[in-house]
Amino acid sequence: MNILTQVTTPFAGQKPGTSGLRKKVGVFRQPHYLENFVQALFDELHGPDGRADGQTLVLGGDGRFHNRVAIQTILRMAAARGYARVLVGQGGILSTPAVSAVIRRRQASGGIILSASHNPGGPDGDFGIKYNVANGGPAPEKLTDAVYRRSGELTHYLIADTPDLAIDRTGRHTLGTTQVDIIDPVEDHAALLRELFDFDAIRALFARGFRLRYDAMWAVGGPSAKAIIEGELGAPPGTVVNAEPKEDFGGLHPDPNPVNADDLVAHLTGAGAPDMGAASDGDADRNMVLGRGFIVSPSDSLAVLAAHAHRVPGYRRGLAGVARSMPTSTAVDRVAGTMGIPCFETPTGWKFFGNLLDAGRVTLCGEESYGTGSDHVREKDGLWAILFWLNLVAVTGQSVEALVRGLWRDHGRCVYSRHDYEGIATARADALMAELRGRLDRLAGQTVAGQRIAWADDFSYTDPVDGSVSQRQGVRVVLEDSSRVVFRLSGTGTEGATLRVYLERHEPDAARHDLPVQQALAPLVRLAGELARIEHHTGMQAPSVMT
Ligand code: VG1
Ligand code: CO
Repeated sequence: MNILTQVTTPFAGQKPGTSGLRKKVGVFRQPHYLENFVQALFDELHGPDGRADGQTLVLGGDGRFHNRVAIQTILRMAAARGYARVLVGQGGILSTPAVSAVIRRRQASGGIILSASHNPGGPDGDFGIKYNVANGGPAPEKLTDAVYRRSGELTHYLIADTPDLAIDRTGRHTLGTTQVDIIDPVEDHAALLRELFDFDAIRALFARGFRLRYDAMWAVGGPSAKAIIEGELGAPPGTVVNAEPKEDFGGLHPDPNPVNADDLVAHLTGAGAPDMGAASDGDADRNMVLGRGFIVSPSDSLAVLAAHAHRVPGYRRGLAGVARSMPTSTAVDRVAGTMGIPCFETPTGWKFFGNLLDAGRVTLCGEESYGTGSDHVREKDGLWAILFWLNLVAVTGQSVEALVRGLWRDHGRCVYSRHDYEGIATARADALMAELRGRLDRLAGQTVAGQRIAWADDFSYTDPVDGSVSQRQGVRVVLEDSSRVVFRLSGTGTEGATLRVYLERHEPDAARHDLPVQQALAPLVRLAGELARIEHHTGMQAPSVMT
């Protein structure tokens, strides 16, 4: 095998965001763009031009446009580094939780995930690349920062001069000294799920006529959902819809929320609707759960799973603790409080849960952005969450709605919404945040839009396990009644900036639990608008998306 040293020059901006490096497909298709990033990664992992002797790399993606090309490139570059083994998902496909499961079960040294997750795909859509470390979780900031630094100094990259490998059938190949195994993309992950949940109880639930509609959004979650939910659990054919992965996700936005999965919401509305609705995103790590005519907020979902975890085989011994990202509602904190277990608050992004999970300090974790997971892998896991809900419905005999209402009854309702202002010019979004940050010190005690602010800060996190500090993780403004507004800029977008405004208000009064969410939060929305001068800075009178 001939190894080529290809001359290259750095690309600006190869900086991983909340979850890997995401750019427009056109950016990734530029000659050397992907190669540069992979070289920078391998240089950081193995030393400049260093070899990965004895190491195993997992490789797969969500099957979006450009996935197959990128797989072949990375195989050549892994061979050039002398990896002992590369495990590739059949067809180049592995969901994000599946990569995590494969890394852990097969003791790989890490994995590369090709995905822009919930971002749209296709030739004009987005592409992404992310590295997960040996625990199966996203690389910590220390590594991604180093890769970014290295990407700025490259002069060349190493690549093997080999033809494309056949990746569509499982089996073994060799590239130089590297053994390449094309593996079944769902096996390891499915085996893990079987250990955690009571499949017999769920099977009996479906046998009693329980109806689910699972919308896989034409993404990577479809095949495993079909195999497990229809195949193993006996749900009728047609339960899992939009199940064939497409390179462009059918032209839709594979982001399971009530706005993008409006078709699913419509199906769950009205007489004759199924008992439960579910959806997962582009790389199948997010989940949305609905009851009949009832949308479950992701923050509530995490809290319900925590409260009932002991009813599920995998968590029968209880939870060591729970964790949520800072903007996620405090519903799970309240549950943890009554359970007497610790609750950690981390910055946005799954990478911050890794140390807590590894150290055995938390068992469940979640984010407001439709992500929930546990210590079974080191990623959020869409199918896992949906099976968890099915298991709970099966063993409690309660509907999805009743389970959430039980949470509200016991702990009050954390009325919650996220408002996204998309496509803002980066400079204007930065100006908004800078102005807000500049005022932080003086906000305590001020009254804005008729509401008194108790305190405000820019969230800073010290990892309780390794002591690493992450600053400027979002501006928090908390009122005297503990209602709060959080402002931060998205780290996953590829066009301009997206301002996320997170709104939360605790409502103890059951008589007010059915007020429409936006109505209940209207005073906070006014406060957010005035405080951050959103319209002035963005020119937008209303958010692009409210979830
Ligand atoms: C968003 C979400 C965050 C999530 C991240 C990756 O990040 O807010 O909670 O971890 O996406 O999810 P940001 O920086 O845009 O707010 V996924 O399913 O796109 O990998
Ligand atoms: Co995702």
